Amino acid sequence: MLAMNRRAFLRTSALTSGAALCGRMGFAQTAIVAPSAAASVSLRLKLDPRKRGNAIPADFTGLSYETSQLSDPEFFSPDNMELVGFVRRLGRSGVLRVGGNSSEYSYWSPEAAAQSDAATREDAQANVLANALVVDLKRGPASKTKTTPQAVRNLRGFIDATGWTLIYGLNMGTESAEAAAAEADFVMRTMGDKLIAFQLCNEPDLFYRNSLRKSDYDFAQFAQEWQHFYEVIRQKVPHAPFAGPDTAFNNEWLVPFAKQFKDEVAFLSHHYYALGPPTDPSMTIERLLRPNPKLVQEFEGMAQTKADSSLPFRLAETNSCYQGGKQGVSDTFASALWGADLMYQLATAGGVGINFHGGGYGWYTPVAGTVASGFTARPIFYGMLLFAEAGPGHLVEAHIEDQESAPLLNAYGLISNDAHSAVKAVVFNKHGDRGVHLTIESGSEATRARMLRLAAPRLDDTQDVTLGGNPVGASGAWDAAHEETRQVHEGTVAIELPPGSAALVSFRTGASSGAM
Ligand code: BDP
Repeated sequence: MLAMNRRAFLRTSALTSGAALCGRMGFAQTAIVAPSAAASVSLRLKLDPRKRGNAIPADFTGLSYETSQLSDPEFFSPDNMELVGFVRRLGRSGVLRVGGNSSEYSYWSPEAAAQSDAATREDAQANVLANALVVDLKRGPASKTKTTPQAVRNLRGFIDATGWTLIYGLNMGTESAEAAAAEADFVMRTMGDKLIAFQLCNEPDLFYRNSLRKSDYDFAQFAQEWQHFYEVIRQKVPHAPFAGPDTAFNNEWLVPFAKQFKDEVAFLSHHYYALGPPTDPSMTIERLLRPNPKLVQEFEGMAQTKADSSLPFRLAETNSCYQGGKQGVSDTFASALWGADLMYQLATAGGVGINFHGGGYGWYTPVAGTVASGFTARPIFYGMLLFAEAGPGHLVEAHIEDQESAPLLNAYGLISNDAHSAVKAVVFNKHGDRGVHLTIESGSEATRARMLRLAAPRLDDTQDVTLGGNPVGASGAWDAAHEETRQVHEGTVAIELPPGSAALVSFRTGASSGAM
């Protein structure tokens, strides 16, 4: 009952603010309307599997958590089978990144710390994002946390149980290089080759304004500090792998970093938040689903760094709206369409991976919950699940003809790495006010197609998201309930994409029996 009331409230408030904005700011808004009331347009998508684009590596997907999460060794632990289940559901391999603002307020504590009682731990974990935000909001020092050897050992167990690898954030903001080296030493010995990189700090391009450094802190000062930490850590841990600069937004730091440290890092890392701050009324679902000039800039920085350094680029922290997300936007079905589409946009632009930030009950977290209360999948998790179901492979050319009638329809073509070399189309209808009748030319000899739909009753729905007709259950359990199978004629299939929905269409050749 409570949940229903909250949902009804969310819908009403999202509608009200959207309508108000439409009038006041004159945006070309995508209205959030019920699918039945919507018009439909017809479009044609052409795939050309012979024209291959970038690879989507098997570990493209990822999650990002605050370092403060490590203050509870039972969170990232092989015993936390529930969370292990959710993570595994997102991919047999993937990357967990531990960092964020709280990495500058977390301290290596080699002596096993006294266990806090369960209630205190629960409280701290539920507030983990809120604590991290304190840095941004300049409300004073963020709460400090300890990382113990037990937490790191449990993290190793968690990583092994998931099959994923790890990016580990050290504290350059408020710690000495020697302290970071001591922590790095233990982490490296414990994690072995499961550790793909240390990050020395979080968003150093914001240090100048979040009281970690003076207001004149610039790239030159940062580069000097980075170099010093790198040398001290490498002296103690000769094979320690690194990534950086883990910048918030500033390509003016990313690009020179790539030039200067291309031999020191295994890959480049950068962050992206589509919206923010959440208090700004113009941060809406409509805005989230429109193309974002910030992202274009991000991709320009990435292209520049690739040209300068040939290093892979990972979006090591991202989500829909900074400062913990926005209720009614970050926790809605729209975030699932946004998130999955972002994964493909990034792969198209040449990125090698992504980490969606979350933890606790933050609005944007893919998995919500705590050890004591249990975990659930939030809408954005379903977007990541669609990506997982499409699987790794190579992007192939995908062209939508005469797209003017549905500019927010995005489509990607994929050829999988598996024995079938299946051609797939992943399509996102980010319009809330129009359905799309889509004819897909697969460019293959396919005779059948299987379709998985990502859907919810409305874009602002927070509860009723499904993939393949089913929700994600306990511990990430999921199976498609409806696998729509379609006959394909001359390599072509027609599908209906309701307003605010996505679909994965997998093409297959041969007889209609057998797995697809
Ligand atoms: C990022 C920080 C992360 C925050 C997030 C946010 O790295 O720690 O939680 O912003 O504001 O910039 O939501």
